[in-house]
Amino acid sequence: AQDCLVSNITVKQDFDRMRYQGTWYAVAKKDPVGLFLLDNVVANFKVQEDGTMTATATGRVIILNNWEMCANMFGTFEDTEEPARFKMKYWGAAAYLQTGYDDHWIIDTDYDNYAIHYSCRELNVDGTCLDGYSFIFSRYRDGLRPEDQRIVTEKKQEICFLGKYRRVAHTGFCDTV
Ligand code: AZE
Repeated sequence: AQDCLVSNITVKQDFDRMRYQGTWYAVAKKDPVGLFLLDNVVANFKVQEDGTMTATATGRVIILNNWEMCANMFGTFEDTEEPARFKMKYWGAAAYLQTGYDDHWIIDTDYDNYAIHYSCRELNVDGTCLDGYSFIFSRYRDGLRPEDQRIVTEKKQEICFLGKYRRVAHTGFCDTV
């Protein structure tokens, strides 16, 4: 959506949650307002026996008075009419972590290499996104293949987050999971 209206953002057609399962390494992220996962972000998606998609995620966070830790997070996904648009209910393994209820859209993925996630938390009155976040995921922790980078850049532009991403380092900080 070059007009940047959230309602015009398109998502992956015929999204296949079965093929989306397994481990995804965040290689880049666009932050929302407030506390967020800093780096070493790894998500693992699973489809339960009843068809519900769930996920676990870990990442380095700094909470309270500069307390650095790995946040172990859980998410359950509510379906909508469109297979790639979910509502995600999420919470932390520990009570002092964050809970929330966010949009969770899969903008694009080839299931085997890259995925582009998008979530807008708050709209401006004109329908553009006031506060949102996004992850670029790779199946490989060292990053995306050059051929996927082109697609990802195009999609970053379509969701109007181009230039707002930071690389997500994987230093092994949360590897004892
Ligand atoms: C996401 C995809 C997989 C499941 C989950 C995800 C999001 C997690 C957060 C966590 C924030 C934690 C904070 C703790 C202090 C999108 C990676 C749950 C947004 C800020």
